[in-house]
Amino acid sequence: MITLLDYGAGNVRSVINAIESLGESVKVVSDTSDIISAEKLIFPGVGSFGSMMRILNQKNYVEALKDYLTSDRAFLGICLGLQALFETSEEAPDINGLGLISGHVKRFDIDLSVPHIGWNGINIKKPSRIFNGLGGSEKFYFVHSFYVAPEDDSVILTTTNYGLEFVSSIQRGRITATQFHPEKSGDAGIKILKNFLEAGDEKKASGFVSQETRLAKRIVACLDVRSNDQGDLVVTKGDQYDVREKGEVRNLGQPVELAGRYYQKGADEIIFLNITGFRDFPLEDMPMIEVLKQTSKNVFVPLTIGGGIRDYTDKDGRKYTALDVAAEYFRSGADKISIGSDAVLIAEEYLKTGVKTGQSSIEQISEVYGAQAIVVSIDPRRVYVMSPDEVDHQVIETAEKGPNGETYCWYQCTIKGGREGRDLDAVTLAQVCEKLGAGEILLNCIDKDGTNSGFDIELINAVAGAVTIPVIASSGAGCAEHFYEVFAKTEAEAALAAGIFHRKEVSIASVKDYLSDKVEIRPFIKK
Ligand code: 1PR
Repeated sequence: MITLLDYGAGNVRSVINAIESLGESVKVVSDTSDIISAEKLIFPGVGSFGSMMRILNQKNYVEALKDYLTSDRAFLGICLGLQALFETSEEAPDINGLGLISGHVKRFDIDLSVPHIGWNGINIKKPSRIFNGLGGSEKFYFVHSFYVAPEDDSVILTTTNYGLEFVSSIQRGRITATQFHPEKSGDAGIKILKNFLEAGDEKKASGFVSQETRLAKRIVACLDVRSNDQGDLVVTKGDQYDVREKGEVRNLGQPVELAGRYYQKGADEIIFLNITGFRDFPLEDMPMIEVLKQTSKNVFVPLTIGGGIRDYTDKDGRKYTALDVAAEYFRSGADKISIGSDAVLIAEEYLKTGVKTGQSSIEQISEVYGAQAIVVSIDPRRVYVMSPDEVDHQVIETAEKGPNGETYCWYQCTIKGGREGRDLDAVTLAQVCEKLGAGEILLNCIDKDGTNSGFDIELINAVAGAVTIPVIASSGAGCAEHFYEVFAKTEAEAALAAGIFHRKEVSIASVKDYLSDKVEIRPFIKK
């Protein structure tokens, strides 16, 4: 029996699913006595350091945890569950951590995108049975803006390079803690969890790797989901956002089944977009929640869900905040949520007042779950102009001339799945959302969607050059070469496709094969 510490702030379902997939049962801590009596404790920290420590204090878990950690029992901390072991964090300087390990948690101060999101390697610094069965060159999923800096080097188990060499896991006695997420790291991560669950003290080091590790570019599969006219929830696909063909909603498969297939075939991440979420209310639209619950049972890479994440009043007058909606999604297995229409309205309001209210969905979710859990999905379309002075927007000079020979354009934000254009450009939206606490941009392009003609490189460069958070390039992928083009010509950290994967025109494996000697990727291991 594994005891799991859930303090109610995020996706512990993935950890439970991963452990259950190994045949172990999980008991979730409901009060202090569960910590005291635990034999093996897993602490998957999610959210922000301050919010985590406040909740641990409120629940009176701190002393019990300290007792547990000093009693030589097996412990696995994940992500914030690693950072919690330290004395303080720059994320919340006024709040003490558990202080079990001397040292502090620091924010990345580097020239690369922060958060550090994606698949990176590990340099194994000392023998540990936790790595049994691994070759040492595997990549693991990271998502964090802060890293631990222990005072005593002897606790360092692995390091990873991202702008600097940081400590990506520690081990002291029977305490192991990783900055990466084993439960989201495919087969390699599941092996680490298995090694933790299995009894034994034998220390084996598999491959002491000392070369620099590199963050992989991610290949993302996107599933646009909605109900068709018969009321079945289907994966659909638009042609410049028009998902109907001969009057019917295109049906390209079942969400859970397709997501499972893409995981098996090497997808580094899966995004579900509930594309009619702007008019439905997700908490009434229980099938999406069920889709997440089912998918997360077998899919051990990050899952993002978007569509309809906003404040809402139901027909009985009951109010729900966007935070309530997000919380339900995280509980159901999502690692990140994506906000589309609401982000545009929030940015418009912010630009009017210049004031951060702390009340917007982006700010609230970021405060509780951390910036890395919030993706802003942008649905822009090109608007051509003869001269940059014509409009009050961030305009680019374009090599793809407009219908009247225009050599400039701006990217107009839309809401409600492209149905309504707004007086806001995509570059400004991305910048405002970063300021408000978003951790990643999903950059779609209505002009390119479903065209198979390649990504809009100019758009991606304009946005990626204006923000420091990672950008997922989306819309237009038609072949493996298009993925290479986007990684070679832009700073995008990830590239997403939908149509070519759903229609089986191009496989994820063939994209990875093509990229393997050109771009750093997480290798696809055929199953
Ligand atoms: O506004 O917060 O409720 O979120 C709604 C979400 O649904 C937004 O993220 C928005 O992008 C998405 N959405 C709404 N309508 C559509 C539609 O297609 N009619 N889909 C839609 C967006 C774009 C990508 C697509 C890529 C790659 N789909 O997700 O997967 O363009 O396609 P391709 O590789 O086939 O070219 P809210």
